[in-house]
Formats: sequence, structure tokens, C-alpha cells
Amino acid sequence: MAKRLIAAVAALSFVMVPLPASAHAKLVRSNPGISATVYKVPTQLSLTFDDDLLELAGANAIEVTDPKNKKIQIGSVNLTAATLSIKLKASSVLGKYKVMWRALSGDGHPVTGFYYFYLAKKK
Ligand SMILES: [Cu+2]
Repeated sequence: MAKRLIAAVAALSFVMVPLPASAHAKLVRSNPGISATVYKVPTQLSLTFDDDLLELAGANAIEVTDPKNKKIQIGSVNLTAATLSIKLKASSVLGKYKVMWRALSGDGHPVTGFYYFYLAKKK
């Protein structure tokens, strides 16, 4: 009994050993950029990773909220190789927009992140 428990714990700790971080897809480019100031909310937002992502229903997602916390993305995310994109509604609310994303790495690991961009009035 105890022997079986030890074997189970050993097997579990083996599974939980983290793989090298380099194996996960990393966000390398985005439009709008991280902390960027824009004067018009683009019709489409895109995120490019350092490696191709996997296509799996619901695994890749982008949510964009305006300064009033209202979602402005339209439909679901589009995946092309290492780039995720999503259409955005027109928005003129000035201030901080939050971009939250979830992506499925080519190695099968989900990665998530968020960043902000800012809509300002052109002087
Ligand atoms: Cu990984």
C-alpha cells in the first residue's frame, strides 16, 4: 500500500517537472503595440508569437475592453501560423484599453498574457 503511494507520488512529481520555458510560444509583436498610444482604434488587432500556434477550438482567444470595461472584439480569433488576430468595433472612448490573450503553444502548452494600449486625441 505505502509502496504504491510512493510510486504514485513519484510519478506525479515527474509529470510536474516544468519543461524549459523556451519551449513555450512567446509574444514577440503586437498591433497596437504594448503600451502604445493610438489616435484611432484599429479595425483589427494582431498578436505575433515566436512560433506557430496550434489550432484547437477555444484554445486561442483575444478579448479587448475599452476604458469603460466594455468588450470591443468582434467574433472569434483568427489563427495564421504564428499570428492571432481579431476584428475590433469602432470605439472613441479615450483612455486605457486592455488586451487579454490566450494562445496554444506548438508544444501543447497554453500561454496567457495581457497588455494595455491607449487611445488619445490627436493634438
Ligand atoms: Cu511549453
